[in-house]
Amino acid sequence: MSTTRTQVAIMGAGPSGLLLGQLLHKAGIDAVIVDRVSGDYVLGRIRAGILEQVCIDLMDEAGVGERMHQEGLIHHGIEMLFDGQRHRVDLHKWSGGQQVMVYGQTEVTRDVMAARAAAGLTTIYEAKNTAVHDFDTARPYVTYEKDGVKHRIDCDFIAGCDGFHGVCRASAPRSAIKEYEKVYPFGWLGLMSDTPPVNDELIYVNSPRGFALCSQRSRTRSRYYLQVPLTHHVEDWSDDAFWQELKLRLDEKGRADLVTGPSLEKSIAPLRSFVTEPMRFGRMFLAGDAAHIVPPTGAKGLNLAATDVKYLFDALREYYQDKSEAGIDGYSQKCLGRVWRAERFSWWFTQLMHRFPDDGEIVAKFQHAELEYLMYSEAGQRTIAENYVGLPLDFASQRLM
Ligand code: FAS
Ligand code: PHB
Repeated sequence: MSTTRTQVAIMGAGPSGLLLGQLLHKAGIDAVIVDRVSGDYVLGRIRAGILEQVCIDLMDEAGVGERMHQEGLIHHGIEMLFDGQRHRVDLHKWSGGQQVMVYGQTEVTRDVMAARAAAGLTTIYEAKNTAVHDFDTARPYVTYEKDGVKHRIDCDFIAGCDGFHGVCRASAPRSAIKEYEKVYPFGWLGLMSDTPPVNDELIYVNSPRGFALCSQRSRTRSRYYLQVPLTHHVEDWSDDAFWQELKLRLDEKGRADLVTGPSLEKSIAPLRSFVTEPMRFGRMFLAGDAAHIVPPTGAKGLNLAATDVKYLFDALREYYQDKSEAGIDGYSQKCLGRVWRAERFSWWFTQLMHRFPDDGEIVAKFQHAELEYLMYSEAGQRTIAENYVGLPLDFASQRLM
C-alpha cells in the first residue's frame, strides 16, 4: 500500500470537487482529488446550464472566470408559456437588479480542470474501490486502487463531493444521518443540438401534453427538455419524434421559429428532491449532489453545489489560517438553511409546471389559476424572480425572523 499525505482529500472531480480544489490551492491549502471515472467521462456528462451570481462570483474567486465572462450569456428574464400564451418574467426588475448567466456545467468543469492541470495539481481519475476511513477521528484517510496498486491518503479533512451515488454519504453512520426524499413520477428527456435557440430567453412550458423547457448553451447551441413517463427509454425517442413532440407543446410562434437538427446528445434524467441532514460527520463534509438533489426545474443543482463549496472553503481556510473551528462547526446548518429554500422552490416550480399522472383535470385548473395569478401580480413576479436568481450568500443573516 502506497501512503501519501494531504490536508484535504476531495472525493469527486465534478464541479463541487474541482471548484473546492481550486479555491484551496489559491489559499495555499493542499488538496488531492480522487474520482472513479476519467476526466473525459466527467466532461461528457451534459447537465446544468444556468449560473446564479453566487456561482459566477465563485468562478471569479477561484480565478477561472475569464472564458465564462467572454462566452456566458447574461439573461434578465424567462418566458412562461401556458394556454398558448407567453408571459415574460422580468428577473432583473423583480429581483432588484439581479440576473443569471447561460454557461454550461460542462464549460465550468472544463475551465476548472484546465486551471488544475496548469497548476500541476493532483487529480486521480479512474480510481477503483474508493473508501473513506476514520473521519470520526482527527486522523481520517481515504483509500483507492489504481492500476492494481492500493493507495492510502492521510489527511486532516475529507470533502465528500462524490455526488448522489458516491461513497461518502453512504459511509456516514446510519444512526447519525437523516435522509429526506421525494421521487417524481416522470423524467426529463434532454436533447442538445447545434441549432440557434428558439428564443433569446428560456421558455418554461406547461402544456396539456406535459412540461417542456427551451434552453440554450450559446447563440448557436440549444438545449431542450421534454417531460416523459418513467417507463420511457432514450432509445424510444428518435430526433424527429423529439422535435415533433416539442412542437406540439410550443405555441404557434415557437413552432414557426424552432430550428431542428441532429442531436449531439440525448438522455433521460430522473427527478427527485433529496436532502441529507446533517452535511458534516466529524472530519468529513458533504457538498453538492453528495448531500442534496433538486428537480432541475429551478436550475438550482449546480448553484447549490457552488454555495456549499464556498461555505466549506471559507470554513477550511478559517481553520488553517485563523486556527478557528467556528466555520467547520457551523457548516452544515449554514448550508441546510439555503438548501431547503432551494429545495422548496424547485419542488414548487416542478409541481406548477408538470402534469402528474395521478392528478385529475382539476389540478390542471389549479395550475392555470396559479400561473395566471403569478403572471398578473407584482408579488407573483417577485417571488419567481427572487427564487430563480438565487439567494445572496449571506441570506441566513437576512432572515426575517
Ligand atoms: P457530480 O455528480 O457532478 O460529481 C460527482 C463526481 O463524483 C463524479 O465525477 C463521479 O464520477 C464522482 N464519484 C461518484 N462516486 C464516486 C466514488 N465512489 N469515488 C470517487 N468518485 C466518485 N442541475 C442544474 O442546475 N440544471 C440541470 O439542468 C441539471 N441537469 C442534470 C441532469 C442529470 C442527469 C444529473 C444527474 C444532474 C443534473 N443537474 C442539473 C444537477 C447537476 O448539475 C449537479 O447539481 C452537479 O453535477 C453537482 O455537482 P457535484 O456535486 O460535483 O456532483
Ligand atoms: C439547462 O439549460 O440545462 C437548464 C436550464 C434551466 C433549467 C434546467 C436546465 O431550469
